[in-house]
Amino acid sequence: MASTSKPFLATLAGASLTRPPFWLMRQAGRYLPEFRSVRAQAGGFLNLCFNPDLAVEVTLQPLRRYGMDAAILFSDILVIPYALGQKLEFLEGEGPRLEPIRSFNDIVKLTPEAIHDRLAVVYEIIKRLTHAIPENTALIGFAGAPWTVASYMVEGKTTRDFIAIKNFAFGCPQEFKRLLDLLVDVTTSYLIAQADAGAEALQLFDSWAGVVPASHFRSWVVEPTRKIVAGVRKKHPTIPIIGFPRAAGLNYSMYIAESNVTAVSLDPMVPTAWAAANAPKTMALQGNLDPLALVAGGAVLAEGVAEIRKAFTGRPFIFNLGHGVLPQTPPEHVADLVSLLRK
Ligand code: 1CP
Repeated sequence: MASTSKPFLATLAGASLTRPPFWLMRQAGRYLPEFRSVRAQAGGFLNLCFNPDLAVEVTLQPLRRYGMDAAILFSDILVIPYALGQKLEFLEGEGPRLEPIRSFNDIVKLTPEAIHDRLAVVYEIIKRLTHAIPENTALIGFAGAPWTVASYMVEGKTTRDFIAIKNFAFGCPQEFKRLLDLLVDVTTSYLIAQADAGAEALQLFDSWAGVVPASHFRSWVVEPTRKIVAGVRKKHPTIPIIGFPRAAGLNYSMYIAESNVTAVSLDPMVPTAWAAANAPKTMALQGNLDPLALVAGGAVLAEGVAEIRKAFTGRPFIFNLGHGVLPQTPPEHVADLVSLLRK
């Protein structure tokens, strides 16, 4: 076990610290006025992701205010479809729009050979961040997991019902498998390149794992994740990988047992006592305050934090939200959270 002065990395390596390290998913974002001002200066979200000066700046903004134990690269999971040649834009107030993939032909038109050229700027941002972050802060790289990225590629936008992706997965299983396999390959290679550039830990976001039928959870969620983890470890045997199968419910159990991730991030619906009892004692867990408890603040926040800390006392644990910081979060509540965690 590599010794490290970074509490976040020590925890991922199995240490259980009395004051748990913390960071927040979507810690850079619209709840911060300084983020909104840089985003306006960039002229659009994708321009922000692909401008090294500005992407480094917004990555550092939450650290300056709150001193999180980890910085997360500022980017988005949808830069992978973009790098594969799919048209992508972010519409103000509406979210992402992609030209949807619906057939074998659409898949063969994708350009996996081009991704590193198109994503070179991401590696540049990581390199700069390794010099820019404080000494005891760790740097997290990330990607979307294949199921979640495929759902955006096929739906073309955020969806509530997942009709297009499920029609595709059930109706054209071979084509769907080919898309998942392609995403496994490019995501593996993308994460390896992030680690080469200096990312010290990696997180795989499977934000839509919760809509996968139980009968297909292994093949659509667990297996692609397991293959990515194995592929990344061939090149970076010790890099910690955090998996986040959001809203997976009872299927968290299979994910914990079979995906081989280093640590698992819990959404707010996972009972803390269940997770503490069922995840291996040496496996770090991360989570899982409801983002709306941070919006509420006050006693709701204090009680939520206390309950989570108590449940995970004595095991490797990283405090986080159970999903991303919401734009309506008062920045003072994040400061309150930090003082609760430092108590
Ligand atoms: O300013 C804006 O309007 C853009 C909002 C925004 C931000 C701040 C988007 C658009 N992406 C991001 C950054 C981002 N996205 C980060 C890095 C910042 C950080 O964590 O501090 C990360 C890790 C992501 C990951 C991401 N993007 C996920 C997985 C995590 C999750 O929230 O579930 C997903 C699903 C996306 C897709 C996405 N990006 C943006 C939007 C509006 C969406 C769609 C969300 C949805 O479908 O509900």
